Amino acid sequence: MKRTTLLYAAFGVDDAAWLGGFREQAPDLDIRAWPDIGDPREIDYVFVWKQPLNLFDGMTNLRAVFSLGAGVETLLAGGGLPAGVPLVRMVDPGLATGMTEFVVLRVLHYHRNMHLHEANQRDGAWIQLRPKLPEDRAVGLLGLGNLGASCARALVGLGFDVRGWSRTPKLIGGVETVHGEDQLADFLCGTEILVCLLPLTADTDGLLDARRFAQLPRGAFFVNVGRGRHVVEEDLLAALDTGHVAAATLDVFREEPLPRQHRFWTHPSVTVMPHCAALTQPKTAVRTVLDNLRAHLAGAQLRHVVDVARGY
Ligand code: NDP
Ligand code: OXD
Repeated sequence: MKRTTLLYAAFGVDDAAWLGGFREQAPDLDIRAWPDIGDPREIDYVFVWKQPLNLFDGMTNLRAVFSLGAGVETLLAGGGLPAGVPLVRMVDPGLATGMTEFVVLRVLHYHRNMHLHEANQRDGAWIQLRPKLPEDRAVGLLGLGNLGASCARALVGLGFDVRGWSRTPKLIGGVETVHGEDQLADFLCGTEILVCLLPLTADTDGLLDARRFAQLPRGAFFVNVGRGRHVVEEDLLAALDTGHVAAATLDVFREEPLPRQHRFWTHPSVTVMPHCAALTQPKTAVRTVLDNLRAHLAGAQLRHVVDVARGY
């Protein structure tokens, strides 16, 4: 009898950890690695990241595609994904932990005035700054999904005044939640530290423009860990230049790697990070994928299937 076949087709990642992990944890599966796929009709499942366009050619019996990443806009946009084959995005505890650490780190950085203390040290200036109490600091999360909700819970645990914005209503203990475009302006008006954790979709592309930055209170901070295309970069730079946005931490960009001549690199109020807020961790994620795959083989519904029409 034919064994279930999983094709590994992830690019630009640590193959030893990922492919080695799959082979070690699933010796019962026929695990193939691109480009040695054999007969494409034999492929049941594919694990992908940054795949070549023709990857799925001839895979007429494909049962599901697993993405190494949480954001699937590239796969949906032009990945040649066969119609009707479920696409599963990455929902994994290791990823959520990494993102929560990063968001807490940057929120605390701004909340505790570290950007000012670092500048004062450069000037040799000894200046004590009393931070606000966390309960008096409004942190607003755009996106309350797997990652946004995890960050929200951690920030609530630290005592912050946490708000969140999503597409549909959400209930998260200690978080003031709003939803829909109608509520976005009010949400931004009350947000001192804005964190973007949205997926990139037709509705969220270019969402953060001059109008939206102007709705933040003067001196607000911005942390973008969603996607670069959520931001109109020139509008953010203008808001930073006037000080309306006091400082920004940017982990994602319209073009990655960020071109060497881009103004973000040298802007005094910008911290540039190389898209590493949360890197999917093979140690936990291989198990997550295999658990989902095995349950599917046993007849269960796949978990975390992307709604293609919605775009996330
Ligand atoms: P989820 O799909 O779990 O959550 C997405 C959230 O965004 C949901 O709360 C959803 O609302 C909300 N949302 C989507 N569209 C809209 C809209 N039009 N208006 C308002 N809210 C909207 O995603 P994850 O939390 O797993 O991941 C979020 C994103 O984080 C990824 O798509 C990726 O772009 C980014 N990411 C970045 C990484 C990095 O290292 N920088 C690493 C991993 C992910 P609702 O709940 O109502 O559906
Ligand atoms: C992801 C990412 O979407 O790494 O997982 O950005």
